Amino acid sequence: MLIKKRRRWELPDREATPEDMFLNRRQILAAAGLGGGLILSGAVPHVAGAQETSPIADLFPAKRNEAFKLDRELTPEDVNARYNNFYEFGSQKTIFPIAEEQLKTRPWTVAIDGMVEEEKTVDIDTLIRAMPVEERLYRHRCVEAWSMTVPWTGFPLKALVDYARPLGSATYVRFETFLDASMAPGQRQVWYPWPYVEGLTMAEATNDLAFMVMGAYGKPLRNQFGAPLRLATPWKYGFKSIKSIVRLTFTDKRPVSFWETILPAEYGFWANVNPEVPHPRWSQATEQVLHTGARVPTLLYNGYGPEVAGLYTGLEAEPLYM
Ligand SMILES: Nc1nc2c(c(=O)[nH]1)N[C@H]1C(S)=C(S)[C@@H](COP(=O)(O)O)O[C@H]1N2
Ligand SMILES: [Mo]
Repeated sequence: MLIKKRRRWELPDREATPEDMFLNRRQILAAAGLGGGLILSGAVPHVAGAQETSPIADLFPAKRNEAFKLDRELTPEDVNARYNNFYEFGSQKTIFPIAEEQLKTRPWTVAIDGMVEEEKTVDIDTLIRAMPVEERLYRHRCVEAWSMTVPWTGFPLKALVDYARPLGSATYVRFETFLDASMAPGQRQVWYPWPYVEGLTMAEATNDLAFMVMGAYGKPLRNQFGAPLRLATPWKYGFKSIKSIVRLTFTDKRPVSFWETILPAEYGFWANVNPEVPHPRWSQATEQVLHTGARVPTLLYNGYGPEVAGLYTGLEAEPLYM
């Protein structure tokens, strides 16, 4: 995110024929320095049976909510699983083997605190089982101008907000990722403001699109996707979709996020997708589709304007698009 250079997966525009998909996958792997036959020939190697033996395995596959449709094909799981942003495990896109091996997702608790009727800490599986689980197909637009489309399994953040019973005076929810340098080598890089933090207004958090994710591709979430619980706010740049959440704090102070702390001139609180507002160092007008390499126009609110534009009326003076 700090340095924008042309990546080798940034290929000439083309249609997504199966042949091209294969070629592009090979090139993604080459770019990742993973050209070895072992990885090329099959699925991403991961801790054997991790998905099958998960304590929430029985919740899959969840019923798909057909209200959330896509205008493009899904990103193949293998492509997605090898190309991630998860700075706790390093700043490269190829952190998946480290995350698979090092991130321990059980036992795991989520703290709910701040301006709530009663602060509590809840076991992740107890929490998930209290929620209305479903599958949704979502777009995801990274601020770095690449995009993907993912079948997430999870529950509306609104259901978790209701469960948390915030006070009427709370105006924001602040999310925090774990802090444990013994399992996250990136957190030994002390110049980053760990832990990763993000935030939403209460109006955003209770919008139907804000989704808490505990699965993808019909299985419990793989570590590199932010297991055991991450956020998906598909109308915002991807960095808002915080991974591996351990704490939700209800507050009346606007949270300052990880990236806003590092580079406040480039990354703000709102971070709504807008093709007309360039990043200070690159255009946001188009995006590269992760698995095809095709460059397509970026849409206002990543195409979710009908669902979310109303959240921002009266806020036009705010830097809504950075
Ligand atoms: N804790 C944490 N959450 C994070 C990040 C991160 O580095 N750490 N990266 C963000 C960014 S920039 C993006 S684009 C998405 C990437 O999600 P994916 O790896 O599942 O594609 O996660 C977001 N959530
Ligand atoms: Mo991102």
